[in-house]
Amino acid sequence: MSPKSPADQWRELAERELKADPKMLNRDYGNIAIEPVYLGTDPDAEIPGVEPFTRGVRATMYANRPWTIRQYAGFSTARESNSFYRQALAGGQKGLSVAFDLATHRGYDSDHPRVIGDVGKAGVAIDSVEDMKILFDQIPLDQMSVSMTMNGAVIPVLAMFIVAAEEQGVKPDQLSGTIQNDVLKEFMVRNTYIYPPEPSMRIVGDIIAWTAQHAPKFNSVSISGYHMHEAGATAVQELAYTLADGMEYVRAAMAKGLDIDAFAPRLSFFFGIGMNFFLEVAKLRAARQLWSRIMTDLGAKDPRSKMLRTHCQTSGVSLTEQDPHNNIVRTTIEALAATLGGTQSLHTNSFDEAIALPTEFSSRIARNTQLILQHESRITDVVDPLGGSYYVEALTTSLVEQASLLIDDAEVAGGMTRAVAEGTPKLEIEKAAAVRQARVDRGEDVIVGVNRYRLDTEAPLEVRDIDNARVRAEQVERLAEVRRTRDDSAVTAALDALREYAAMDEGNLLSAAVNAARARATLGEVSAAMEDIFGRYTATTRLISGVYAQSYADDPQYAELSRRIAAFKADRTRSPAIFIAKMGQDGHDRGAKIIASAFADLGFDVQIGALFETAAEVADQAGDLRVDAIGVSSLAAGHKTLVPALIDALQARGLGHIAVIVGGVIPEADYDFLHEAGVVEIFGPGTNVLEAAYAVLGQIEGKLTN
Ligand code: DCA
Repeated sequence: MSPKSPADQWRELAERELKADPKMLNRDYGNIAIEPVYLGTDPDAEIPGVEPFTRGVRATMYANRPWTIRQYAGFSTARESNSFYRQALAGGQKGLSVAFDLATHRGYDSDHPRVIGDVGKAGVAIDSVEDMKILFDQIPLDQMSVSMTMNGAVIPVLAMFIVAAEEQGVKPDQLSGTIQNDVLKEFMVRNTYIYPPEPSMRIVGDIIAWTAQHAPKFNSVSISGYHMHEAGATAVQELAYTLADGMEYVRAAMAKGLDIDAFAPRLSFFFGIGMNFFLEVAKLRAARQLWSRIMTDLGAKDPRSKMLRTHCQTSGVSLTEQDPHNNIVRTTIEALAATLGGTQSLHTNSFDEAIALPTEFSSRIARNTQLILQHESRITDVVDPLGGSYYVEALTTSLVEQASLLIDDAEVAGGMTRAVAEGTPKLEIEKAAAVRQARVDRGEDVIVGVNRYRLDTEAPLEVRDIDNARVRAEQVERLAEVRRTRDDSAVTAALDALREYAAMDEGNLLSAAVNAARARATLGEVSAAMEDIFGRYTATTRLISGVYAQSYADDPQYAELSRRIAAFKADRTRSPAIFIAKMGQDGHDRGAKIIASAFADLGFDVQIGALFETAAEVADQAGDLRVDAIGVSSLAAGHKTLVPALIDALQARGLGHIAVIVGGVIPEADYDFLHEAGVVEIFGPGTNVLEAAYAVLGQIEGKLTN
């Protein structure tokens, strides 16, 4: 008997997926007949839905079911986020994706003194099961797939979600959705870890084990390259480090005695999609091909274990503060790349996200971008329409080759847990980010409206502002109510049991936390119980050097600025000194690192503080270091609370002469407020680093001569 032709193989698979609805097989554009898939003439050509899945994980892909429109959102209180979700679902969104505030991420209740500026700002504040129940009020959790971006405080958050569902009458095996639970990349780029790498890996393993047993429809990890992409990683780095992280999770779960095919079908992925259109399409194809091979090598037999299913998000760093409506175009191009690359689920950014949290209006445009692609563009008619493109196939092959080399390096170095503890991938990504920034600053990479075609004046944009003090007060009140009405002895017993599991390295931490959540232990209490045993991780900050200087080797402006700094040094027998600070629970440090390394290359004396500091801690260090300026980097909307607190703390210590500069995501509407508070310079996204250095030097010289 002759082997089946690719077309017959595909049709057999497709009919199984289609079940009763074969209409996708008969499409036409008037007199032009449309095949559901184009397979070429090579009998060995790849088929969508067949290993290694380069052409997609399903034979029928979007022709049968389009990707899930899953917008990442959350802010303020659970009540306000719930009403936002319900409105978005009514407007055509298909799945939920919860953004938690930074206090929740880092395992603190809203009344903790370290999170004063963070509560409800960059996501929704969740302190207990009561908040979680409000978040999903009137959203049936047996029908809605819910993704939760949570890594640090993943145990209490998932436990509270499970209990909130239980109290809706929904059992764990009815839950569908995804928990991010990808801690390795937190140590590399995102920084919302709590515990050190080793116990953090145990948590990942416990969650994979618990969901495999109790919640088989729930995706236990979302292995994320997105944050590497946003931190400046190249496509090869994003691919390689993400897949290498995935291998580490597979091994952690297997070390618990689980059969690979019992959990691997529920591992999922998450990639960032930037503006290099064809490269991004190829990146998703290469990711699927590589993962299928990796899983085969690790012993997977079930084809579902080898399918790389992914969510994608358009790139936040590609958005500009300048001429922001251009961001709608950028996001559309990126969304097209994600979908032509074969994503399962997609978030499209709102055009104002380089400035503030999205408004109702900008969120609607972002959602409609996907609806228009699904309903109007006809890109869903044909499966993998770019398969067979000479260019895309060549890019895919190159990415597979290059990423394989980097994965092999990580393996030789002892795997990703060790590599992240040593900090090598982080430094490599920071180097790539500095190279990219220098290219933008020098105009080699054009960004319309920023380094070319810039407007003389910009119309102000209406932005969403969260009244952090009000949200915090509401949360503190509800926390007090929870603590007043619960059975304290049940809480203590549940937390003791959790501590014991953590200490013995036995028992499942998630199952112990579910009991604690039922008893109304708070998020902070559950986190703290584990912290008692595991400790809290503090990262060491390392700076790259020389990348900026090298990129500017022949630049007259750079040379002029270096000369001025040398003259400053000759006059005063010291360099101009700046302290780069990150306050609150905002762990985005790409901008801070770029500024720090570029300024150091220029000749500034640069000290970079630890992450997650309070205003008082920053003021103390700046005083001890006798710096001329403090550069505050703020990307999580805490600036209106934390910057005035810093200026007060400096005044109180007699350090009012130190110039305070703020950079990051700062809405223009807040500039006056910050200037009135005493800030001397504000640098938004898209600031040229050299121009910033000129301005800072000018401020320092001005302060010293006055
Ligand atoms: N034919 C038949 N069935 C299909 C087809 C098709 N062409 N396409 C999808 N389906 C099925 C899937 O198999 C799945 O059913 P299953 O769970 O029983 O296997 C169902 O339809 C849902 O589709 P899926 O592609 O899994 O899409 P999502 O549920 O949206 O999951 C995924 C996407 C990436 C796996 C998930 O991890 C996710 O939603 N991640 C989001 C992460 C996130 O939001 N992060 C925020 C930053």
